Amino acid sequence: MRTDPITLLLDVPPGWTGRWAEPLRALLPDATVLVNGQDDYAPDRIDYVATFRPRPGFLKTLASVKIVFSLGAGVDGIVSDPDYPRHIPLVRFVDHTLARDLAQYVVMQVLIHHRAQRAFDAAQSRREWRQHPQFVPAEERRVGILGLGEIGTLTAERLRDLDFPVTGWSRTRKAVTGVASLAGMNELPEFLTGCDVLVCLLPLTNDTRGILNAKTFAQLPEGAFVINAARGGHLIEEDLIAAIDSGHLSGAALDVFQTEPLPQSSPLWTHPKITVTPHVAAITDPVAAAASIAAGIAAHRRGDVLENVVDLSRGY
Ligand code: NDP
Ligand code: OXD
Repeated sequence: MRTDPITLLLDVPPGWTGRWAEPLRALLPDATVLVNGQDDYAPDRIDYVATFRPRPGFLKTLASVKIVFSLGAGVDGIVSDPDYPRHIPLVRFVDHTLARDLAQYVVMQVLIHHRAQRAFDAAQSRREWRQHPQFVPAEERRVGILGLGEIGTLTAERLRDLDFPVTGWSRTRKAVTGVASLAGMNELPEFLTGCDVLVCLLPLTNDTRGILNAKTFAQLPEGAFVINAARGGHLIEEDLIAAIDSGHLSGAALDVFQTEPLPQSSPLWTHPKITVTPHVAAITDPVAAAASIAAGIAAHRRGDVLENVVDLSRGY
């Protein structure tokens, strides 16, 4: 076990500092925790760095860094840096609180769609008492989840427990009780034709960028609903609007966008069949993140195998 002093650099947007630094200092009492943009430091004296969307080229300047910790589950904002030092392990944030919160978001959007809640909201605004019948029972509303990883699997299980038939699509085949599994590009068409609700929980990589496009939407059944809680780069926004306006899709719930914050000029803000939330489906809990970083540093110092290391060749 190494006992030499360590320095951790926290690289978060200005204003977030206290929330993130305090739990790290509490859990790593022997470490020096510095904040980028606030504390002075020598770049070659940093042992570990915790970040989410670093400035391109920044990580390369930390010549002695031993592990890069991602403060989010998705690492696209880190691996997209062409200068990312590829010999340094990148550990991403994997935690039940994050999967639980994202699963809640998806379940909420599926239920709002399934129970036609927006129509009842509109009726309430008109003081109108109208009992829409529940046409489709849950057993007949098929939900398909793109990405059956840490978050997709828990989401699939929660929806399965509400009696929705659930199918997951991933790179490799999965065995999740009560959830059907399709895998790889060859099985994508079969997957899409069976989705009354399509949920995207994929990482953003070269293989998945733009996967929610006109061709994909055309393969969904008439009236399908789309939920994107992964990354804005998965969705061709114009194709979604066209598929909804043509009547082929019934609507969408979007948490992530090509440009964030979503520009004022975006037609998504006011589209009557689209729900917009500001990238809040699951927000990393700083205390859980600090615990995970402290555990990663301890494992590294013991010489143990690190968990949740990103495969840089796959990009997730
Ligand atoms: P994981 O890495 O655990 O899971 C990713 C899943 O996607 C795996 O099942 C993987 O397949 C599958 N996958 C990856 N590439 C492909 C491909 N080319 N074809 C088919 N399947 C593929 O990620 P998490 O579940 O932890 O997170 C998923 C994403 O959720 C994050 O990357 C992030 O973008 C997003 N997110 C969004 C948040 C929000 O607030 N909106 C919050 C947190 C995360 P296999 O298992 O076979 O490798
Ligand atoms: C994440 C996110 O990837 O917050 O964790 O989007």
